[in-house]
Amino acid sequence: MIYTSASISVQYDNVFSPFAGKDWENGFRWVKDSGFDAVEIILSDPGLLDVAHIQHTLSRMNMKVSTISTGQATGMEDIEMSSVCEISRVAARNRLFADIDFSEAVGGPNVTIGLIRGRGGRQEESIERELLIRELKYVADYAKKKGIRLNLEPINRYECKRINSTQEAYQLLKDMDFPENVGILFDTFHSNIEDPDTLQAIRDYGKYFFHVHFADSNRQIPGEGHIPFREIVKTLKDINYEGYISLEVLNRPHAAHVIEYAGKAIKSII
Ligand code: LER
Ligand code: MN
Repeated sequence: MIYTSASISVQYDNVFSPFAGKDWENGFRWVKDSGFDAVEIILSDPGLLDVAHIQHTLSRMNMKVSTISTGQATGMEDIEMSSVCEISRVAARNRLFADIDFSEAVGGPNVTIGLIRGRGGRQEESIERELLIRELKYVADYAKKKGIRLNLEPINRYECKRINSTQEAYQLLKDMDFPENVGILFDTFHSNIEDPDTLQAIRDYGKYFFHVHFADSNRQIPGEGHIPFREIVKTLKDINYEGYISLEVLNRPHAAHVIEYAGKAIKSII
């Protein structure tokens, strides 16, 4: 079964959230009213959040959480899983432990490892890779004890230097002997830049997909760029993908546009 969700930041304003961070309750209401099955929560530091309030709001709205998106923290603080600086690595590890605890408090959605793994390129690839694998094992073990799964997100070359393509994410999982609670977050925007063939990437590696982000080639609502979403949805169904397709788009031309059209666009293609 494929479910849908959309991103809302519950902490700081974020380019992928059409509501201000402090206006997250209205964001959750919009997600529900637009017909999405769940909300993808963007956060930075769960230690600064009123978790009980978020839990209460989710249960009052009868709303599920699809994923915890963790990358916001890296833009503000020096926390990177693959940093050669131990302080930065330990900070990333502890932050992800807190993200996993937060996930546990809101029903156990997957926790994403995207930019928090580090932008890379400050040391040799083999050194950064070894550090990342070591940290990913600590975090995956911690998550596994709580029955929580991790999404490793390939991110395009303009945002980070390592693990850009779906094949590279697959290779990392393979090098780790495929930990059972770590899978791939397949984002159509990144795939369109990095994968030789997006549909073939789904066929080749879809078995490992734990989560999917939908954004068009210009990172707008599906249908506003040139990514073939109907074929992508068909291919995901053909490989029996089970999980969420989550909208992650920029507020272009403005947030009101996303608020009005996002739900309709997703319904028309899934
Ligand atoms: C996050 O899911 C993502 O796709 C990154 O590009 C964030 O910058
Ligand atoms: Mn993404």
